[in-house]
Amino acid sequence: MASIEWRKIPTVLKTDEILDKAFRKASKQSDTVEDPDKYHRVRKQMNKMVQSAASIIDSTLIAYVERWPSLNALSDFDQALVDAAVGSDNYRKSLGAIQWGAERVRSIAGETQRKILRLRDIDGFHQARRAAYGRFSSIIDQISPEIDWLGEARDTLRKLPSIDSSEPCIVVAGSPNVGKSALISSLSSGEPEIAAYPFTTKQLHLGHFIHRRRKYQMVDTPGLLDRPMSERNNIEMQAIAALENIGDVLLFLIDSTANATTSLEEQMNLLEEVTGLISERPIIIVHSKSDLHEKHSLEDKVAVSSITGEGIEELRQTLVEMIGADDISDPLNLPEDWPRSDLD
Ligand SMILES: Nc1nc2c(ncn2[C@@H]2O[C@H](COP(=O)(O)OP(=O)(O)O)[C@@H](O)[C@H]2O)c(=O)[nH]1
Ligand SMILES: [Mg+2]
Repeated sequence: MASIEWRKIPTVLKTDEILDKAFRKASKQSDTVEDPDKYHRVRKQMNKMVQSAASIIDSTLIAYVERWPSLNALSDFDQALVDAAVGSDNYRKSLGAIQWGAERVRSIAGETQRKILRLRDIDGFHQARRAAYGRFSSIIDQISPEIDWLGEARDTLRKLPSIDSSEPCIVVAGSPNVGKSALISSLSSGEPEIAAYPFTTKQLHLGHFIHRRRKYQMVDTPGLLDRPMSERNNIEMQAIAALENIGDVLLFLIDSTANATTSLEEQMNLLEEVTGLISERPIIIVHSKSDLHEKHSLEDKVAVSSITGEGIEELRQTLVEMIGADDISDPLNLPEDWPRSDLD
């Protein structure tokens, strides 16, 4: 599933802006009506105003419903992020109310058209137009909390990390200051993107590198997989569970230098907890800051330095092999016991 480009969600107009735009354009449209007979001209003009205003309101509202992703179409990770960020129920409810508003406006326009056809006097045409405008305004008023909600939700959602669940992803965990962000930068082609999880003030880095035309994404987990799970609230646990859906590999980074912010014992406890949580994924344990270690002290370990670049290319190779995304399987060479539909 491709990622949602949260940054591309369109702006949401304020409710009075929606009405202004619709009424302004509708007046212009009615100016184009030509008919030498006043009675027929006004009838056409009033109908044109109502139909044009309705169609602008309708298309503005429907564009929101369509440009905002349907929750069911999102990856589990994105669904969990939306839920944590703005609440899935509010999300569904708001889009539902906006859809309802669009439908109401369309049906009022239809009723008004039929009414204008039945009317026989110029005053009646004007009144029918005014009545329709009044009803449009009140529909928009009714859904204005939902429209405002959508505008605010957009600002939160725009900051979410966009992860493409059809491409490999490496989740980088470890205690604060072990060097997670620095490692992601070292492995990345280009500057990592900065994003935010909705439930921590910490920024996260989203990096990637390309290997044989595949995009290997790396995502940081500050505030999530960096301290004991007993300190977690529900939303954070939900996001942690979601990480399992995107990660092909969990990279657990350990700072075993003497000056590490978190004691080695606590880092090991965290490793155990994280391993328990993300049990389905292969884990690679990597020691950071090898430049600060005595030579040979990390001999049998995977060790890297984001400062000198030591071990970085070897680690990249190991990650690619662990993920095995570019293993090509020969379809003619399936295992003996492979189920074959043509033999059923
Ligand atoms: N000497 C050395 N310092 C590092 C290395 N990687 C990170 N650091 C330093 O460790 C501190 C924390 O790094 P950071 O990447 O922000 O850690 P994070 O909290 O796990 O993301 C920073 O001051 C980095 O400059 C490394 O490989 N060698
Ligand atoms: Mg960091």
